[in-house]
Amino acid sequence: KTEPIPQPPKAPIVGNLGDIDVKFPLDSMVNLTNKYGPIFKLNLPGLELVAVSDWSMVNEVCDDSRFRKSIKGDLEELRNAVNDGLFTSSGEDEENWGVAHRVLMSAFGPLSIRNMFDEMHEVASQLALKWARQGPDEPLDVAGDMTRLALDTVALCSMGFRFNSYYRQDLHPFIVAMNKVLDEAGRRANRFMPSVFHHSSNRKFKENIKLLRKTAREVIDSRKSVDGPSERKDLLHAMLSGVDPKTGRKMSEESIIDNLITFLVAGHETTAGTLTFVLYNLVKYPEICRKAQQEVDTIVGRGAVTLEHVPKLEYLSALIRETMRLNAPITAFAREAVGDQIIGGKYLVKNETQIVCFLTRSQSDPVVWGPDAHEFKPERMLNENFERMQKKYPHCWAPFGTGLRACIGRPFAWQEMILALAVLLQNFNFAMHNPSYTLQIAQSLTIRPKDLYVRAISREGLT
Ligand code: MNH
Repeated sequence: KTEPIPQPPKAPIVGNLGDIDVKFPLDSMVNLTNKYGPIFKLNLPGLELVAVSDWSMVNEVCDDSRFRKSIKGDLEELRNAVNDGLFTSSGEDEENWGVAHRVLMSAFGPLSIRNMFDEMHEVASQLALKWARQGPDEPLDVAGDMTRLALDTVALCSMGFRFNSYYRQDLHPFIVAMNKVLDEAGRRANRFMPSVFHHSSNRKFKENIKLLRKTAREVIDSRKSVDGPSERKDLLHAMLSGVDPKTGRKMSEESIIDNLITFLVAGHETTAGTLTFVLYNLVKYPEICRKAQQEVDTIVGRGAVTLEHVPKLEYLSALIRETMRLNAPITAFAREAVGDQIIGGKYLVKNETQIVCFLTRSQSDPVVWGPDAHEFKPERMLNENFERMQKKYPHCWAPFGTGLRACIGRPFAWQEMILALAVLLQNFNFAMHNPSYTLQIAQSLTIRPKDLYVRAISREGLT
């Protein structure tokens, strides 16, 4: 016996479009969840979706044997730029996904990530240097400087390309084009009128995509011309030389371009957003900041942060995990039913219906985290507690997605974030620039704090 899925009243033609604020969907999702409960349905132009937001249903929808990743919506629009690259591929039914996945799994594995440490350290030091030079009174644009960190790091480590974002006032043309493509992909997905009515934005969309692909192609060409053999053992090297053990195939040049751009897209806003939320939490909770700093002082001391320190900085890991629990930068991921499925014991979801897993809610489900689920408590994320929770409540913490289509860049991002935080905590004390700041959130594909400005007060000479 099934029950109908709750749904807000539909308007003629546009359905539930009016229920989603396209500039800030997070807010709409929170309101709809408050009003309609842990499962509701929306009819949007060209897309029917079901949203689930308690732990038990999210856990169910993570089951790869009954559900799979869905790319309907923004991701489908992004395919105009990066086709069947890893992030935007429909999955195993596209051969390029399997080839790229298998070729890249080891290149994103712990061993090769460790080889990227020095380059990650170089970029993190540039950030620390910039903040030290600004002095203790200057309002620092955390989101902006974290974006510079993440972009420079992923471009340098994946393909040896330097954006040098800390050395220029304006953004690199590639970054400008990428941001425009991302914005436009989001707008296209939420547009009521078909794209043929938007000639000029279509033209610009295409031009920007062309610039992205041309730049990526130039990076590949220049690598090939010096490859003899190149010393760099980065992701680009893995893609150019790797052979898929299953099919014996190598990645095509088009697929390499798709994935180079994908790494920049998938690897910068997410990492930057997380670090910006962490900084917010550090200034908001001085006691937690002090503990984090104490850990860095004990384990790293005054010398340079090294690779060996990273796994020992357990409190920093807990801090990042707890930040991602309450403010997952990707607030939701989309799945779809493989065949008709019944979820929550009573709701029928038809074959291929999109099911959005709303992490902002599912990761603070009191059933899992208790009555203080909404409070920021890094202790609950210390390794032992974290592992116990994940075993007891699978997918209760899933900011990197799930299963076969989970984030391939997780170890990369983790090392980068721990390192950056260690360097910053070692060198600075932090304070809010405007003490009455209250958290506001900006949203595009991801979320991050809006207008967060902090002051960084040097603790002692830079190391
Ligand atoms: Mn990442 C997939 C979150 C950093 C490259 N990433 C995903 C997904 C989430 C995610 C969620 C699954 C999306 C979905 O189901 O539709 N990623 C993050 C977060 C961070 C992050 C929160 C940082 C913090 N990601 C990175 C970095 C890179 C990267 C860094 C690359 C250098 N991510 C990817 C790729 C995929 C992905 C590639 C797609 C993997 C696949 O489907 O095969």
